[in-house]
Amino acid sequence: MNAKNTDFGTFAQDVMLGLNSNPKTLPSKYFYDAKGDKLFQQIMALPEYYLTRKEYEILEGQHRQILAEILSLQKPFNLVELGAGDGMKTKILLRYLTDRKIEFTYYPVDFSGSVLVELEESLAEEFPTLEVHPIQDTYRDSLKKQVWEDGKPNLILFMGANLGNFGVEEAKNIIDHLRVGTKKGDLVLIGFDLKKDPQTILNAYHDEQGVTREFNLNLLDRINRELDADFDRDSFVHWPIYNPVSGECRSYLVSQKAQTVTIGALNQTFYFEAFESIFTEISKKYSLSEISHLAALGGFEVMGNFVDSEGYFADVLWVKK
Ligand code: AVI
Repeated sequence: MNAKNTDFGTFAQDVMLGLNSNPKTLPSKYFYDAKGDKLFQQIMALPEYYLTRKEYEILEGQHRQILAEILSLQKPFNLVELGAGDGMKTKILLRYLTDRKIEFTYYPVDFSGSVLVELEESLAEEFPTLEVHPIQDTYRDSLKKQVWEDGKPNLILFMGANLGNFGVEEAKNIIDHLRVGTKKGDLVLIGFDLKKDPQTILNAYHDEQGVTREFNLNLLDRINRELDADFDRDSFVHWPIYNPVSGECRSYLVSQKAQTVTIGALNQTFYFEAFESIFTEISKKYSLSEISHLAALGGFEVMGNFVDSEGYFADVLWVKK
């Protein structure tokens, strides 16, 4: 998930749209420039940010069961990964498959060209015989184009709770793209952060070291850098809130004073009242029954819910009916 190579026009347009909305908002996909990528790597190692460790635990402990379905077909297949990132968790699956000389082709999809280049380099070193076809694209567009489709069975990975960064309607829309972008019998493995003690969730987005705060504020730095703006980052406070009913953890940047910000590239000034906020990210948490409901909506059948030892995170395996 990365917007580094997003063209200037789209970024400027999205910022203009978001800051002219009421309440103000900015899309979280713009967190991920070079600095944001690094901050996200740090977030994944934070003691409070359990998501990555829990999903790693699932893949390490249950990869055989997760892969059993696709391997039972005893046919060469495509392993497609939406939002491949650094591939750290995927490498558990790649190791298992390559060690057994299973015939498959890996298609990592990511919006960031530099993330894909780094991934390709590390894969070439660790898995020299692996056939890799990186695709630089968005989730939705890649599912529309399906450049991997060659009649072989597909296992589509959509891990890391990335679906949680979309609101409910958008998440349904992505599931619909998955429905259209797969054929009968194709498998989908999706990572969901589960509803749990609200304090545990809130802490994951409000870490003591302040890395998530920096990650959120980097959005303002990025607008300053790329769109010639004059946000005073120190006058904005990082404010995550978790709603245990909706399962939505929402992050905001709250202006601590009345102020005006100029964005040169837009030739516009934006007025902030004291304590006015910018909504920057949603990280939705699901229950297993909500997840099954999503599967049914998309025309998928649940083959298995793979959950960590504390019941914090789930990788769910669906098959297209
Ligand atoms: C990428 N995504 C699943 C992360 C999340 O948990 O929503 C992004 C993140 N935002 C703040 N911390 C991590």
